[in-house]
Amino acid sequence: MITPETTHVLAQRLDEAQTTRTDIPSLADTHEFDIDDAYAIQAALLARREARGERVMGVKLGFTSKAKMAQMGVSDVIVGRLTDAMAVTDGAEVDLSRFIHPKVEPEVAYRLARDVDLADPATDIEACVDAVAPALEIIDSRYRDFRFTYEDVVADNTSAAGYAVGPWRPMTGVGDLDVRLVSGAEEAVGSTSAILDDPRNALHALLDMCRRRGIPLRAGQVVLAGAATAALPLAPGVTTAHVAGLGSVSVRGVRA
Ligand code: 0L1
Ligand code: MG
Repeated sequence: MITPETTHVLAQRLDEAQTTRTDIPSLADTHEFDIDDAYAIQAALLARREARGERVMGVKLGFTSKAKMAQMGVSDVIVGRLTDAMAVTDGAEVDLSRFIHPKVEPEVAYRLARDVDLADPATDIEACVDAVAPALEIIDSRYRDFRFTYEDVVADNTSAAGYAVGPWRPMTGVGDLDVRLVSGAEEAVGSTSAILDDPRNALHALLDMCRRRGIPLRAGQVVLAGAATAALPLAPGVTTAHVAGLGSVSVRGVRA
């Protein structure tokens, strides 16, 4: 276990990497820390953002595909926080110079209609959700070449950097819907079933992780359930995710 002082030093290192758009080597190269330490670093990183006036808008899950879990040698999802500074309006421009080496993922977003009671073992998280939407997540690891350990990526707020949500529709099942992501000349196709077999399962995994990590889930927050395809580089120009039956969401990458 690392000390509170080291926790803050490592959070500062990640924070400065993000604010200066300068990648850094893996924290694990110089420090031994476990997954509990990693979530503590993430919390310290979030506290720095909040001290600058950012507001938490929701949460995101990562490692929700079997392929990614196997690649990282883990069986748990990871949770990160979304802030208002990361939000991009559907169809709006996003300045690519905000990022180090951004990638984009097509996702499913859920909206929480009420606070989720983490202490109540009978909590039905699906009943706390009132709407679902297609979404794009921009990930931008602060680590050089996206090379990180499991603990590193948790400390780095699971690479969270941006997100856009398409039109909301009333909560419905989205178990196995075709997904198409186009960014510049590249395309990825997949299915929402890549998200833990069914994105609803992501809600249950989220509840479990939030209980274990003490991460609150509040009314109005957005939940990004995980990627339906491999990430693509976020290209200049229009990037669109289309989820069959749910609709589309896009952003336009520009260099300001
Ligand atoms: O699924 C995700 O949102 C990605 C989590 C972090 C892993 C990565 O940066 O590739
Ligand atoms: Mg993601």
